[in-house]
Amino acid sequence: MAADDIFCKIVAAELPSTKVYEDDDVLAFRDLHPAAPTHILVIPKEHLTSLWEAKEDQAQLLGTLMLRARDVAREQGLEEDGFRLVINNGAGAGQTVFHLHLHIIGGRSLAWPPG
Ligand code: IU
Repeated sequence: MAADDIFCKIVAAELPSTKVYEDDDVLAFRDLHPAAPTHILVIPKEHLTSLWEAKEDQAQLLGTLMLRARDVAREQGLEEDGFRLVINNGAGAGQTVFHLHLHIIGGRSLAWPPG
């Protein structure tokens, strides 16, 4: 756990969140400032600052995050219209919380390319 990391504090239940999925490795919770009707963050419970820091031996964890995001999206009823999975990797790409997270965004039409 990284002491100054808000998402580590959410994992540790030191801060509240609206959880939609949890297992030993993964937590999914609603984004506090939703950018779409469905906006959920899927995170590894272990601290990982961003994709830049991911190691080869974390490949299984990274795959698991994607599969659980897919499962959460399906459970949220996004299968018919689809959803977008976003990782903002690095401050220049819009990352503001430095604990790896996948944004599940859906429930409205989504433009491409993103801004
Ligand atoms: P980003 O990819 O690092 O920019 O995304 C961070 C997201 O975390 C962003 O959508 C925030 O609204 C969201 N968030 C949150 O859900 N709860 C918090 O306490 C904080 C940020 I700080």
